[in-house]
Amino acid sequence: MTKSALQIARAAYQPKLPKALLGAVKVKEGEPTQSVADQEAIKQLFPNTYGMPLIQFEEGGVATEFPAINVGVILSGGQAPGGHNVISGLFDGIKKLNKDSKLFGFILGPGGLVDHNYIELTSDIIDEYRNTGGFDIIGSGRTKLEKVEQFEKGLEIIRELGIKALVIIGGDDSNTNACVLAEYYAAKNYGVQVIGCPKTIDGDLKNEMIETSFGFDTACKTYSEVIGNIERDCNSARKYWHFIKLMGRSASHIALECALQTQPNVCIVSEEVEAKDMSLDDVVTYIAQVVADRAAAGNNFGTVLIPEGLIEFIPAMKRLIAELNDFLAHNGEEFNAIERNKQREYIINHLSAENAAIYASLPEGVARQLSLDRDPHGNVQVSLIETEKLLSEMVATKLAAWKKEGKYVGKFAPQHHFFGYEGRCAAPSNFDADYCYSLGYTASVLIANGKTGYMSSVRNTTAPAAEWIAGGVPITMMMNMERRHGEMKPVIQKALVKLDGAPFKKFAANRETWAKETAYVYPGPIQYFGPSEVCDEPTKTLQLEQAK
Ligand code: FBP
Repeated sequence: MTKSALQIARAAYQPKLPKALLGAVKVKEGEPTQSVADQEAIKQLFPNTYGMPLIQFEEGGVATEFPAINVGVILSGGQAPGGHNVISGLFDGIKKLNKDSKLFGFILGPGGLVDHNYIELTSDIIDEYRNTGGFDIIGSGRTKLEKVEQFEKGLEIIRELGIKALVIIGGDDSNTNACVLAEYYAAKNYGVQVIGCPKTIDGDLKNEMIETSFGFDTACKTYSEVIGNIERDCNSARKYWHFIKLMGRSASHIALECALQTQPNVCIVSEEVEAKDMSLDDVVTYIAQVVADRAAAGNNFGTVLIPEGLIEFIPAMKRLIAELNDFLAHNGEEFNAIERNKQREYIINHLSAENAAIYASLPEGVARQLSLDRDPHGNVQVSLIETEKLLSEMVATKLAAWKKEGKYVGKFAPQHHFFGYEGRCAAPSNFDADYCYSLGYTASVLIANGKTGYMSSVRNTTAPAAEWIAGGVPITMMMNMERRHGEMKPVIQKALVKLDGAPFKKFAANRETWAKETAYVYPGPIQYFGPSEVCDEPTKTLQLEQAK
């Protein structure tokens, strides 16, 4: 395989580990835990894995001989930079326990476990993938592990390969699956441990014990580099308004982080739109006003950041989507059997009056996207909705009306971008390379200590890596009950942008200035070699959230 010069140099990078993990580890157990909400319901559903204590690893343990152990690993859901380092950290961790330990990777996500599709990950393979982006070492998939038949089918190959523990690297949905699987295997006394690792570029799998999900750092830095380049182009040509949609299915963490890094003229934060009960027209009016004010100052250019999940946060749209989700969950077959050109009418005829009216008012393309197949977890595939075009078209219409009324004088020429897939497989930043390696290594220590139903946790991440705190959090602690596919289900609570949190407050305090002035910041590409302040800086979000 031909490799780039950077790939070759990067292969030699030795990720940093928290110092507690360097030698023999002492295990400190905390108080019993509770789920974040719906305690009674979660306790009933997870009688074997509910209430377990928090775990912290400390220096000064006693070195003991550990028998060789076979471990399975699964990459689940969307790619996120650093996944290969979670696997290499896990590999090095189990090899350190005993050099004869083995790691098996299931191919193309949780489906690989059910279909018995796997490879043994030997040191030759692992070495090829250290510090690289992507999930291609074993591939990823979105199969939802939720049925007893799947758990039992998985057990067959687990037994055949002598696997004692399974590590599931995924986002909130996949870690919910990990928890359900851990509970099932514990209830059946099968002696198979299940450990989760927090992955997602979306940054919405976080809480007190999980400071950030891996991949968020690298993805945001990659997008911010390109946004900065666009801003500089925009400030050079001074003739375009750039509408940039950013990935992040639900929460606006990516858009907000990129705004903090690049200081655009507008950044919409979905959580604020919802909290202020804004309509689509309110959002459009806000953007159009910024455009008009800049035009009045002679600036017919600018940048607008739009979070991918916006549509679902506009309260009226949210009500529409909720009804559509329930309706399609129960009538999907009938709907799919209807001729394509009659589907819109069919939906309008079956929705409540309020939602039917909103659905009917949407441009054809957007309405169609809302009624397309959900992903296996029941989510609308928001990455397919062209919100950036929808908004710029509506802004253009509003500006044309204002022009007639004499309220706007200027030129409005939009350009559209969607950044998502460009960042998901970027070569991990030093932060993600170190963080992921530490998460994988921590998983091996949780396994060695017989834990199941835990997620690897590495905290204190704005300090140098040596001072990071490694341990485990019971996954049930992060759960609540939510409506999915028309039914109440236990799921890990998504962390949305907090409007009283430091990152949003910093943005809100500056956005008026950024709207009027051209105060762009150009972060440039991720640096892997050089001074620590250039190469190791965590995200602005993490720095602001963790500021003491
Ligand atoms: P995960 O939550 O699985 O990490 O995926 C995140 C994400 O990248 C979202 O930002 C995006 O909406 C979605 O995946 C796209 O999914 P797909 O890769 O199936 O197109």
